Amino acid sequence: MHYTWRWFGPEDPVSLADARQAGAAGIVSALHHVPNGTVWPLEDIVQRKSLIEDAGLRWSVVESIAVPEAIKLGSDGWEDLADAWAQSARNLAQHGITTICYNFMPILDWTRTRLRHRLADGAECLRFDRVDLAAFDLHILQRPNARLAYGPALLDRADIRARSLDDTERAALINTILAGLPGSEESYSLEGFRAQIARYDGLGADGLRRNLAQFLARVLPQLAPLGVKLALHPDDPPRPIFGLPRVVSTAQDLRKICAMQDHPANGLTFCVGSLGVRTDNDLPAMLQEFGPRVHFLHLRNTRRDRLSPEDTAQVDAIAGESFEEAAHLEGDADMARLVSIIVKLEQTSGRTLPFRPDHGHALLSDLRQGYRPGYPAIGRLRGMAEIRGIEHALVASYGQRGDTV
Ligand code: DNO
Repeated sequence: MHYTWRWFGPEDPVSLADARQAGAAGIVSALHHVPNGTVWPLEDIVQRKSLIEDAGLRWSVVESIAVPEAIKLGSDGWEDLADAWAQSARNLAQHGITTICYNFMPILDWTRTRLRHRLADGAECLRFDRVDLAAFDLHILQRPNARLAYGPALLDRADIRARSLDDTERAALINTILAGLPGSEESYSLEGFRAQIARYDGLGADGLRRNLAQFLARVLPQLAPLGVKLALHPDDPPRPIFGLPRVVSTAQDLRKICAMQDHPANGLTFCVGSLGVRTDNDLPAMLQEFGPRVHFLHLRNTRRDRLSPEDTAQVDAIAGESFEEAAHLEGDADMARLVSIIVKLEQTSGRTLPFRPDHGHALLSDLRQGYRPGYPAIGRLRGMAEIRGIEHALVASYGQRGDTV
């Protein structure tokens, strides 16, 4: 396993030296200052790469080159934007950076409703609460027909929740959903968000899938010969929200995507935390099935709220389940089992897969010094150390050492 760490660039409060001390050998980074749809300049790539290398690390993965909305919508000009996207990837490949993570979620990247959810031990984590999401959708965004999307029990609770929000809580909820979490390349006003949603009217999952297929058909032939490996990140959360289609959520979705271009370069990011929110995603089976197409892993864990039987009956019709980010070995996903599958995959294929520890809990000095939501230094360091422990134990028990660092 290749141990990597997300670094948001020189502005990141967690430094490259911190990442190295935490035990990373590789860095996951992006040129967040380059506007979406613009080709990443070679000189900026060179500069970022040298910063990383001067710290004794390697720029292993790009996360992400953002996919402009016009590509997802298949609207006028999408071809030029896809070519610009491919050109950024070509510029990176010229400097030896060939693993590219991206996502195809309409408008929003990953979404949570609370950024600093306090846990019993005093640590903090991110939380996605379906009641808060519905309250926002119905009463703040006031999306047309939103009431049709939720079951009666959730509607009642969302109405009560919306009435109980004071101004500060209301502003925090808007900001959490629309301002964009770290790594999201866009943020929106309420008005802007409504307008963006309207652009997706009538597209549906089939339309979005068709646009993903045409994007891949355009960029893959330009990139595969250069050794570029695309790694599509799953939807987070893995279901439609705000009436927007999402097509990277289930095993069936991933099968369709792999078939769009039957080439190893058309690959996936296996994000345990995103896929793991759905009970119908059998993670070990999915990792086995899609292993040859997995070029990058996000190892983090989530814990779904335990539901009453009444809620369970409604869950699939509504906003899905509420969940929070768990410590890496403590959520619903069996991390040790997944790491054992990764180690086996590496042994049988001879590949070394990059992974990064993601999210986890904010702990100790994270709480005193502040952190980017989802990117605490100590919480990720703990997750990475725990995963390293599992890998070492497994490799020792197989009588072989893997390429750990
Ligand atoms: C959250 C991240 C996402 C991810 C993008 C990939 O922590 O996993 O922001 O980077 O969706 O394009």
